[in-house]
Amino acid sequence: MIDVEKLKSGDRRSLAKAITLVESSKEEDQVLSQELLKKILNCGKNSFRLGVTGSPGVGKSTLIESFGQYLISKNHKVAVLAIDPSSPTSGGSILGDKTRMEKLANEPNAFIRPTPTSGALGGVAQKTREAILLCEAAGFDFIIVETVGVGQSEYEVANMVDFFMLMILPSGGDELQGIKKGILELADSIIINKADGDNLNLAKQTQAQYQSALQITAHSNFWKTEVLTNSSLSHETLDELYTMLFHYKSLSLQNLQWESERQKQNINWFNSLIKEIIIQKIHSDHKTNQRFNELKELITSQKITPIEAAREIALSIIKIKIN
Ligand SMILES: Nc1nc2c(ncn2[C@@H]2O[C@H](COP(=O)(O)OP(=O)(O)O)[C@@H](O)[C@H]2O)c(=O)[nH]1
Ligand SMILES: [Mg+2]
Repeated sequence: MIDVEKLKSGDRRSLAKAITLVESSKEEDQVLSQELLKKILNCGKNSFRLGVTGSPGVGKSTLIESFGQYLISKNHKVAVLAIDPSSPTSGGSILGDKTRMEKLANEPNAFIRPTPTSGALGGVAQKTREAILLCEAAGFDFIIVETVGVGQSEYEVANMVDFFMLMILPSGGDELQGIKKGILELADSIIINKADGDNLNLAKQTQAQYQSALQITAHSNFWKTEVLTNSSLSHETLDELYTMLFHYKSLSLQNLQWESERQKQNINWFNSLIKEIIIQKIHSDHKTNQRFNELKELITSQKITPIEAAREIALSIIKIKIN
């Protein structure tokens, strides 16, 4: 059992245990974790949820490590949740992240946790929402979610944070290369990273290109996507980053958007939970699971249409009791 009072007092062991509980896919743990989440749901009203995405190697963990320490010097309590769908839970790159954030990990006011992605049927980042809430309940008021630009994880993360930051490298051509459709529109800020050494000029050019490309699209009625350059070799940009984030927050509050964006995050959560519960039910009920696999084969051999198959499974699921 998780001691809620201990968790709320900021006890990291209780927090780690609570996250393990919500990550568990066992039915009995799910029941306990729902009870727990109900008790702490509104603890995070004053927190800041920042999402950071970008290709592997762009410099996310390095920036988070130094920005995290900067935040702590400003009296924030910082939690970092790292999602990496490209590596298995025991894999190297998550361990790499941990070592890279060594200084931050040693701060008493920091909490770093890699999120396992295997087993999260409703999406790779499904358990991250619950982990965010638990960190907030434990008094962490600045939550950073790091995710690589692979698969759906960045779209999922964009839907669960207050501010979404895309990191890219300085690039030569004048085309906006390699960035998935939609991600640019989701970004509240774009950071051109490794703006140092021989790359400095190129970074400035890239910044100008993105600035002019983004002028065409208004991001929201009160915010224009900010394009910054950064080099983690120096700590010069940290002030600028901090000012930008809290400027966004104050504008968002003034425009009465902060609260409604949080409500949108909850609606998104609701939608993805429905998917997760249904998919879980298909796989946990033996007969349904068997039929699911049969239907896949029938679709492959073109004996049934995907529409018919989906309807059959959906209708049979509705008859199964959902706790
Ligand atoms: N020159 C330079 N190298 C950087 C910068 N930021 C990170 N790196 C290096 O880039 C590599 C990948 O960084 P990492 O933070 O692990 O990237 P992530 O995969 O996006 O988390 C590491 O070797 C870092 O030392 C930067 O601003 N400038
Ligand atoms: Mg990393």
